[in-house]
Amino acid sequence: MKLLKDRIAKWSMVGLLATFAATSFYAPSASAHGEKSQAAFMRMRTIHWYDLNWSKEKVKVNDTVEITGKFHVFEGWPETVAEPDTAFLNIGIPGPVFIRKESYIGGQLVPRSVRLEIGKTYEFKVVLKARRPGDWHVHTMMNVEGGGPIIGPGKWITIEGSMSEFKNPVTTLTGQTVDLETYNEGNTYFWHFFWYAIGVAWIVYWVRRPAFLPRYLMVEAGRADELVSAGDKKVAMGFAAATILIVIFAMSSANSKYPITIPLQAGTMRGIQPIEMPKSTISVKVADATYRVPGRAMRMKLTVTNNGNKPVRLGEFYTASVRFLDSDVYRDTTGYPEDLLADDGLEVSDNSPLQPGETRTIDV
Ligand SMILES: [Cu+2]
Repeated sequence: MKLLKDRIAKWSMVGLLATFAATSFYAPSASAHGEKSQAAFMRMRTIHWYDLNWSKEKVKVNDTVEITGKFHVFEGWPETVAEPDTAFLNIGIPGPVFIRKESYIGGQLVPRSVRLEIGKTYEFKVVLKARRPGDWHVHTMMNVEGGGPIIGPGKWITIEGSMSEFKNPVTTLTGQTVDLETYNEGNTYFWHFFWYAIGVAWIVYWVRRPAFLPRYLMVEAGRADELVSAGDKKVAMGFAAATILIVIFAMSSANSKYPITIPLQAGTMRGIQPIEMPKSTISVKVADATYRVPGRAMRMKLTVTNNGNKPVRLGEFYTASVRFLDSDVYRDTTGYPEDLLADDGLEVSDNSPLQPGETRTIDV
């Protein structure tokens, strides 16, 4: 019996160690944040992000990173996603580890929602300022009202330094420069604490005396009037008057300290300029597209016609953030996220130059 117990103890220890070792070696880093759980066909058929560029991969607190690129709003927009009549160019990060200094679509600053047109291509730029140290997976994304978030490719960006160094100065039209990181914090604390204290004082005034049973019995006995003295009534009037006076006084002092204020600026921006895309000189017909289940590849049979005046080759196929390149034709130099870049993932049955006027059917 003793022997058996010892064995069990020994093997449980071994098991525990093995589990511990396995879990400490297996430390996956999440490289997608939300998009992998979305329907694949929606990821393929909504927004195509391309020509993306990240100005830096490593920054210090207070430094800026610029993300630029283009996005195409796909013609065959899904039925189950509302059309992007009210859309917002967002950034997917775990809280404000960066702050967004600026964002532009078609050269226009877009702090509010925009109307995008299906079938159009837009150029965008987002300027982020580093706030919290760490390794962050930064996505460009589009929030579509009635559709949810449409998440673009994410790239890891490292922030170094200390969050206490972070500053967010802004100069108002009244000529005052404030730091938005802390501006008005003390004032908010003061007023919430002040009114909370008054509420507590009001309750304490009454509960200094026995609160429940004696009062219950008095009310039951028909002597409820005796519970509130003339002094109590004066105190109640005092509280009522003081509350109203403090509100009025505080409001007028807020008005005199901040005489110029504006309402919250809101409203969807229309007339966002798309890029004038030159008409493509290559026409491609997809005869057939298949993939093996289970598998890692997708095949297409394409009939390509070159209507231009230069020979062409197929360099890249992009679908749902993943880029499949033919390394003989095209190499990425933008530092595209590694987990989404198949540098030699595109195989073409015949990728010799297609001469002007020529038509060829290829397997991709
Ligand atoms: Cu992510």
